Amino acid sequence: MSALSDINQYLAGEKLPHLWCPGCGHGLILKQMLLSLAELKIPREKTVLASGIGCSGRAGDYVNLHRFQGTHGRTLAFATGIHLSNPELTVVCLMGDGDCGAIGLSHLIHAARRNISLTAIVANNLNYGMTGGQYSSSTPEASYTSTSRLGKAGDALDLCRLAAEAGADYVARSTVYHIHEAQKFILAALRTKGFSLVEIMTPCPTYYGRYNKLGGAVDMVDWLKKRAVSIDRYNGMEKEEQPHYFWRGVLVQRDNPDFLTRYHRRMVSQ
Ligand SMILES: Cc1ncc(C[n+]2csc(CCOP(=O)(O)OP(=O)(O)O)c2C)c(N)n1
Ligand code: SF4
Repeated sequence: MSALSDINQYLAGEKLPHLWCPGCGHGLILKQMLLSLAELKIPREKTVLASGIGCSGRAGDYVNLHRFQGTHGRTLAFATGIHLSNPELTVVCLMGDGDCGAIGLSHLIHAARRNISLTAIVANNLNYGMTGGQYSSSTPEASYTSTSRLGKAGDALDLCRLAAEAGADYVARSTVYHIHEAQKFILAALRTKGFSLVEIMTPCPTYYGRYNKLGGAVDMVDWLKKRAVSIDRYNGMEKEEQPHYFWRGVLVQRDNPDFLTRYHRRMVSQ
């Protein structure tokens, strides 16, 4: 793996220290993303970090890259425009589960369906951190949040399965506990020509952890370690058991033509 110093070129050091709460996983995800850019030697002038609104969206404040922060939920739509206007750029989208999987869900489906050449990283902390810990579409059933005081009713949405079904070329999930695995997945995503999604389960000790009495930051990371199981193990579980766990691993890896390739084919066939 690259030396930590390699990521300094991508960091806006003067903006540090960051604003995330102690024990929040967003900083680790940003670090692994920057390490992956360094590993692949992607020049900062050729990289755009598109982020959303939310605690995770603050990542854009700390990078010395081209950056774009759009309205809540629209990161993938803006990023699609950035990619199509200059396909030379590596466009990475860093979003929260609320941003990508609730208000912005239709953009995820269509970016995956069109297999747009973007790398999407979703920091899934199982709630809306920035606005006070409301439940999101990814919040597991029975979880306590500021908007589900009796426990959330209804299943959690599996963003990865949705993106894979819609047509994404690469889809994987890991956790901040399995941070080296997460980086491996980010590297594979960055190498993917079409649409890639890496979901990283991450602690929000301030809200999700507190509402669900999961303890402090270290306890939450330990909780993620215990709850994240291999895809095979997850698939072998009883239906009632599954909501208490998250699968982790690579869900799909394929090499279908991306949107621009298909677009250019249409042009030459006219
Ligand atoms: C159009 C619009 N609707 C709602 C909001 C309020 N809002 C800001 S951040 C956010 C949710 C953030 O949650 P998530 O994307 O999961 O990121 P996190 O803060 O947990 O990292 C919401 C609902 C907004 N800024 N804009
Ligand atoms: S509220 Fe949660 S997601 Fe936001 S910075 Fe704090 S720990 Fe992180």
